Amino acid sequence: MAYFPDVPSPIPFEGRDSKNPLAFKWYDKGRKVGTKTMADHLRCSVAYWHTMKGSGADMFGAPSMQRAWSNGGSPMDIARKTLDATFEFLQKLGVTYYCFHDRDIAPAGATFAESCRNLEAIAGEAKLLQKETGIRLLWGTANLFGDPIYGQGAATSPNAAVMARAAAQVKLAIDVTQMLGGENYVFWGGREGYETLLNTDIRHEQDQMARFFRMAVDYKKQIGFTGQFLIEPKPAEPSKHQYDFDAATTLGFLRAYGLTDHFKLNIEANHATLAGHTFEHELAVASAAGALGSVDANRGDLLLGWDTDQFPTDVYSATFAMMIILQQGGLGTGGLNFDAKVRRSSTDTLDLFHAHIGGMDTFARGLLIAHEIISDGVLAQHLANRYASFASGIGKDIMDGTVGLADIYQRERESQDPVLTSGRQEMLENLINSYIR
Ligand code: XUL
Ligand code: CO
Repeated sequence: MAYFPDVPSPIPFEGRDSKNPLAFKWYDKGRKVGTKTMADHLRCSVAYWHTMKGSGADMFGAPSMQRAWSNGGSPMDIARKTLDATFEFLQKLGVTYYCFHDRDIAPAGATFAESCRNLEAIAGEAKLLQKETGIRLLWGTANLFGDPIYGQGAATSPNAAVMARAAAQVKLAIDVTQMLGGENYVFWGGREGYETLLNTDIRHEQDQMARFFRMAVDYKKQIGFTGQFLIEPKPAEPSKHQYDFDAATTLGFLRAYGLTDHFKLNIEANHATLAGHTFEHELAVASAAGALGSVDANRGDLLLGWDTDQFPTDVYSATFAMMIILQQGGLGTGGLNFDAKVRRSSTDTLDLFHAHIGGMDTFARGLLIAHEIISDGVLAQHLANRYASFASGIGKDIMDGTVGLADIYQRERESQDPVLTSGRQEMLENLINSYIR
């Protein structure tokens, strides 16, 4: 059955002057940008949970969207229809990758054993569809936040039986990800945090989390899973305070427990803003540590203090993001996963296409601009000049570690005051704007 009969397959690229809402204006998948195609730079991915399972329900109202694949039959029938609709959607959009939580693709059963069987059965069918269509899995993950047993944490639950259940669930989610050729596996710990310190031993919970990650690392090795492990930082929601608060906190945690070699970060734009950072700050912190693995491409709303998960539309922000990604030589096995949902009032299936077309065009445009800025080398020249004083003299001695405070004091005592150089921020901002045209 065709779930999206009015949509061309695939959505065409028509260029910036096109007024066709079902066409790309900037995303031209085969277009070479530098040495790689746009598709290879961006590695766009669809989020199963929002796009296929999102219903428009919110805290104040019932589902607003009727999806042909979400009704009729048993939970497993619905799961199969949803899988079919997903592959039709991906092919029509012309995107190679998708991402899922275990509970997105297969329903929970009456027992854990039944949940496992459901997942194994649907994953087997997903494998066949992947083979038929060439669609690939960017990453898999386990939903360790929806089931009420995880209400006080999964890996960091005060109840060891709950932690064990979470570990078992992750084991199977990694197996399924490996079986489907998943290129990464994500850990997002929405419940790994606390509500009140009155009942929380932070040190104990962080030790638990580290053990959990260590067991996953050991298991990965045991089964020969070659995908990249990713941690997705978020400051809060649903927990009041989450342990993976932001990139810097997560990197500090990994360093403290000797886990840095085994994980990279999956940076989400809206999580960055909730942590009080810009998206580019989080990308830059992760990248500077050699740990920027993948991106959840979305945006928040500056007037709202929660995770609105909107589709990205800001070309300036996408340009910044793509500059950081290009400068580190790409995302490797990662990609741009649109962890974003259409608004509650966008009730048609067509809106799912408009949303993704907009997100992909935004990043395609950001890619083109970022590539041009980098190729011209003007920013890089400014950056090199700004730190040039460390290439020789006292700067070099300091960085080489050949001088200490006493030596510096000896030299400085009789020296002239440093000559200040302008940071030229406004000029550089104007320069960036001159490329956005
Ligand atoms: C929640 C969130 C998750 C992760 C995967 O804010 O971003 O959907 O991306 O668990
Ligand atoms: Co996310």
